Amino acid sequence: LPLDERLKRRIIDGERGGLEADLDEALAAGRSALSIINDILLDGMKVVGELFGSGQMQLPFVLQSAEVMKAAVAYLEPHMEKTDDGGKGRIVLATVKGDVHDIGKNLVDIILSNNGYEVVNIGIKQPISAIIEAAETHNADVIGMSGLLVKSTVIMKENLEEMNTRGVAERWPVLLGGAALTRAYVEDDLRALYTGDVHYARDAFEGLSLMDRVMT
Ligand code: B1M
Repeated sequence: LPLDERLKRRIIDGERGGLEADLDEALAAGRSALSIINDILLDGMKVVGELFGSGQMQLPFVLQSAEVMKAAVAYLEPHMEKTDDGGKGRIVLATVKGDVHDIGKNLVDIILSNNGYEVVNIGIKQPISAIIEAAETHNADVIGMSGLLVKSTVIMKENLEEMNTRGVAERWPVLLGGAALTRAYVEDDLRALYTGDVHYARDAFEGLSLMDRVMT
């Protein structure tokens, strides 16, 4: 198989052996770490999602694919271009209550960290009280929430309502992302109820450009 196809298959098959050698080969061929992630590996994860969604792949295998994806991203991270030092602003990042999906959130962390932001990544299954507490403690400029389940889109709505109730909405612009969200849901429905700023990021790069916009 050609290298791109081989790497993609590794994600789909959850095959970790020889992963580093293939990644090295892609880097040596002049591919950037980000292009390997975006153009090859994420394509593989997409197939995994389709196979799982259609009942052709069982959960333990999805987990294996996720592990290979994470290992690949960790291996590639040192090869990413880093601009500056975290002085552009601070964001608290979490996957919302009841949701364990963190590959996307961690990609957002890497992209923001490598582009001048300080990221306080508090992990998965975080209730809004913990997110607000971390934002207080770390004096965050922005709160970022990720969630992939349809259920998580409802949790995000409840979280924004809770922030309104606590009177902290004006303090923190919120960045939302994750596969089950739509731009319309965030920009029409959620924006109508949240008294602060709320933005939808389709991917980590839109997350970065939104951070740049919010912080200027
Ligand atoms: Co799950 N899972 N999963 N899963 N899983 C999905 C989300 C699903 C769509 C699969 C499917 O059915 N086709 C489906 C949800 C269906 C729904 O809600 N209607 C699903 C399900 C059902 C489940 C379980 C309920 C299965 C079960 O137990 N029966 C269970 C949930 C457990 C829970 O959360 N309570 C579950 C578990 C798992 C694993 C643990 C096996 C594993 C996660 C491992 C991990 O993350 N550590 C897993 C995986 C891997 C997936 C799929 C296949 C891939 C997700 C992924 O990592 N994508 C997924 C299928 C899919 O998404 N279509 C699926 C790659 C990642 C880079 O994309 O996270 O979308 P994503 O991030 C993108 C953008 O969304 C954006 O940037 C990233 C790209 O640059 N982004 C942000 C994300 N967050 C952002 C935040 C931002 C900005 C941008 O700012 C704050």
